[in-house]
Amino acid sequence: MKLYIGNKNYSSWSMRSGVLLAAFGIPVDEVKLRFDFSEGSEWSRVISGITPTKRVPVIVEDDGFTVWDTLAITEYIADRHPEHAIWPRDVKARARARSLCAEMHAGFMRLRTVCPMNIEVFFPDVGARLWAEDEALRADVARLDAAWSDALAGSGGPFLFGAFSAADAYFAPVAVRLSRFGLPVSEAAAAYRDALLAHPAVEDWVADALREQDFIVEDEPYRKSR
Ligand SMILES: N[C@@H](CCC(=O)N[C@@H](CS)C(=O)NCC(=O)O)C(=O)O
Repeated sequence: MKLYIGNKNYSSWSMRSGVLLAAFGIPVDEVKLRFDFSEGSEWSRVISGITPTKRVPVIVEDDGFTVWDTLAITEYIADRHPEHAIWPRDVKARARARSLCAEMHAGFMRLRTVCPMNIEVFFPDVGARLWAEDEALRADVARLDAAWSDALAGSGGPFLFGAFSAADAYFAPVAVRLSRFGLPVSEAAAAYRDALLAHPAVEDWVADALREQDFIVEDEPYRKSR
């Protein structure tokens, strides 16, 4: 099985699937396609051959069967690996985990827009300015904090539903954004953010991202070069 991903430094959706597979020790060959949206680039050639959405992540099985979109990939991994608690085993916890993933998938638009994932850079000044000026960003972070705090209070942590699950893989890129932009959160949310960043699957992803040393202008609203 192959997992097509984008630049590890920037691709938050790739990170969700990559971290999920790594966290459960599910073997996969990662195929990285550098974000290069110019005509004739490797990205343009390869991505249109494997998914109609032209987005990563995408799973390509050895027989050519493909699965795209992080939610579908998560469900596919869970179906293929019932031996792992990809979703929490308890039916209500599982439903809540799916609600949170769906909310992440469709929401938190302001946070995603103004604080794009860029693992290798800390932007505390940008974060402080945004925090002071941007009410929609503060609302997104408040909702995130409430969602995390509620799940953690129910499970006792250290992850949202106790043991690491798909919901935690879904929020790993958010932990990176909070830390890189220095956005303030409650004590409970900060402890969870740090637990996520310290998870070996997240640490490995971050280490790979730091080795990339690339610069994709479309993903760099706050830098002119590296
Ligand atoms: N809903 C999709 C979103 C995927 C997505 O937007 N991926 C970005 C990278 S993080 C991408 O491929 N961007 C390329 C483009 O916009 O052309 C998913 O969950 O997989």
